[in-house]
Amino acid sequence: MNFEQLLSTPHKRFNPLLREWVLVSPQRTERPWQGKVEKSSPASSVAYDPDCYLCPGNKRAGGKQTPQYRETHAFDNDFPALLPDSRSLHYEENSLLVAQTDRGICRVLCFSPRHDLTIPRMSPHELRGVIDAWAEQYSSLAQIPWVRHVQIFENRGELMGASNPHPHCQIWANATLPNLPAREDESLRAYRGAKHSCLLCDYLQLELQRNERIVCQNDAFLVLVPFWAVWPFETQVLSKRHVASLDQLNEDERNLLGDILRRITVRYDNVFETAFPYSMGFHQRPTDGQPHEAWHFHAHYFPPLLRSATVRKFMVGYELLSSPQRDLTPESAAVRLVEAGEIHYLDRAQNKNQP
Ligand code: H2U
Ligand code: ZN
Repeated sequence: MNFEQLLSTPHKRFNPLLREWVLVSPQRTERPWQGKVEKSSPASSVAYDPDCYLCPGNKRAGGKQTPQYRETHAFDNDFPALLPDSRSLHYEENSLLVAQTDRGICRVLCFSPRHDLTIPRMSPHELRGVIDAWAEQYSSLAQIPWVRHVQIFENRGELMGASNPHPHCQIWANATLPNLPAREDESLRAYRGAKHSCLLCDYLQLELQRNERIVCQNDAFLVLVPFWAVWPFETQVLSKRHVASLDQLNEDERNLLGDILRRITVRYDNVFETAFPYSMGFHQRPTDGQPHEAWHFHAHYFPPLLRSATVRKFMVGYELLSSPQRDLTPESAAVRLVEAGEIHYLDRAQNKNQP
């Protein structure tokens, strides 16, 4: 069977990073929708909000003071999910009740002192500041002997559980490899062992050849809707060079990472002319001191919106019980993202108003 035939029939696609399947049902995209309609959260329009915990000079929820920062600002989360000094405990009964302690450090990184400045609307200089701060956080946390993994992630929008519109991300570093990075680690190493090459380098070449799911690219990064995407407009950002982590990016690549993150998030905002909610994060080599040559630096974007600024995908029913599923094909999602363009819709409106 050829690929075009697959596109009009229900089929499963394999995710080689997680080694699991996703069910794709292209024939379902036309079904009527009478479900819940949610209001989209309006983008914040004030540069300074006196009630925001993260704006410069304000008091945080825990009582500490946010300094008058000018570029980025990192601080230890006042309500951390992990603690650095937990005792090492292991619990096991019948190999059925198994638990252990995990040490960790949780931080918050503000991208800008400006309350209303999101990644898609930042200047190259501002973006570079954020990337340098990420690289700095990754490297300094990696140097702590017991830290074996550093997860940088951004929840954007109320829909994804972001607690505050002020542009920020979280960083959780911990002593063990979490579930999904551990699965990617196994897949990357198994592929390298079997084929003597990198799973994501090979995948990137294949996508460049086929040119069916590519959204945008520059000299150092490619954004695509993965063949095995689960979320409607899910994308992956892949470095073109085989590097394993942020600290291995050179000067040009750091600038180009800022460029590509701005461009994909502009496209996202343009799809439904809204501040597009998502969870995104980087996957990088574990920080246990090993070289991890099989690792290939990448970012995942998981946005929930499906057909408008108010209708989202939920992971329910079959997905909770059996397998992830999608209606919109990754190929159609890539076309929508390509068509969305790279001039932010708010800037377009401004240009129109100018004489
Ligand atoms: P999210 O928007 O992704 O929830 O991230 C915000 C984090 O900021 C959240 O983990 C922390 C919350 O614990 N926070 C503080 O540490 N201090 C505050 O004053 C407010 C929020
Ligand atoms: Zn703020």
